Amino acid sequence: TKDWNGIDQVVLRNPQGATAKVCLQGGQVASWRNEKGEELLFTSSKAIFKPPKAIRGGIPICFPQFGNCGSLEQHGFARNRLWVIDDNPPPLHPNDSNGKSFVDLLLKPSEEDLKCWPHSFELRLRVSLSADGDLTLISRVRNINGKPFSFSFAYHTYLSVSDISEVRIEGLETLDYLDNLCQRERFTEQGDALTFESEVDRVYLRCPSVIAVLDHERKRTFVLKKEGLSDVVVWNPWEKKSKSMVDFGDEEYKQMLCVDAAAVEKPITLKPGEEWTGRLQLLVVPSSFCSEQ
Ligand code: TA6
Repeated sequence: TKDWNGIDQVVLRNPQGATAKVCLQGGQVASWRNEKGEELLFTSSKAIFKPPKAIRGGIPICFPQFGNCGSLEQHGFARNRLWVIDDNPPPLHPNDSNGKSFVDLLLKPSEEDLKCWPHSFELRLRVSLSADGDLTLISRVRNINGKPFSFSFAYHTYLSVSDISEVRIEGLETLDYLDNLCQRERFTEQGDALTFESEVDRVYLRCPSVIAVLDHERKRTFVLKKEGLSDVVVWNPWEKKSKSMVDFGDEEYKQMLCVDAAAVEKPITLKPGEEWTGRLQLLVVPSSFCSEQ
């Protein structure tokens, strides 16, 4: 089912009682809970709910720019705009609707946006919750009728973890990455799973379509399946940077990890009439860990 939680949020619910909450502000997924009511996404206890600024947590949409590499505000303007419900979305594949609870949102450029980014686009986002509780986000950017334009994109996904020092990521081994902590210099990841002992802010390049984030303590693995998004951004601010963010608790870096399916290294270019689709499916699977010893 889909019902309203105030005028600005849509609640998706599946028959088992799993839920997802989607804000019209920013087109941002604010919550994703499993059938036991456990929250799977991180939101800071100090998050500032003050439109248009994005809430610190959930899944903000970074478009048409990622980070501050460009002339726009950090991560572009999409996450700071009010989206609308798209009540006549162009058809998607039946698999993207059958048996799912979903909502379609639409963002079009305002006059202000066209001043700073003069491209006629439509950004449609479908958020769906499957009968198994998987969360799927499908974004479609269309060049309506203007000149060709290029953009970057990321699903800025704040995963909730029990203890960052007990988390590892599988699927990024041996890949090249740009390190935001070293002027985006390019390095190569070594051969085993990624673990966390300090601040990490990297864009892994040309990643496989499936990435696993293992939370040892909760015996839970997040699985990210992506299409149309070649890169994966991994970010944990750690202690020092946490203290510098007003909308983030000093110790909260221990309970979160951003793993963003993204298109950053090679921006996407659309000619008039062309459309791009970026898809992210998030699943949680119980992971029976063999003991580390
Ligand atoms: O996730 C990568 C990153 O660009 C980090 O450098 C950090 O700035 C993070 O995004 C958060 O950005 P925000 O604008 O949401 O504070």
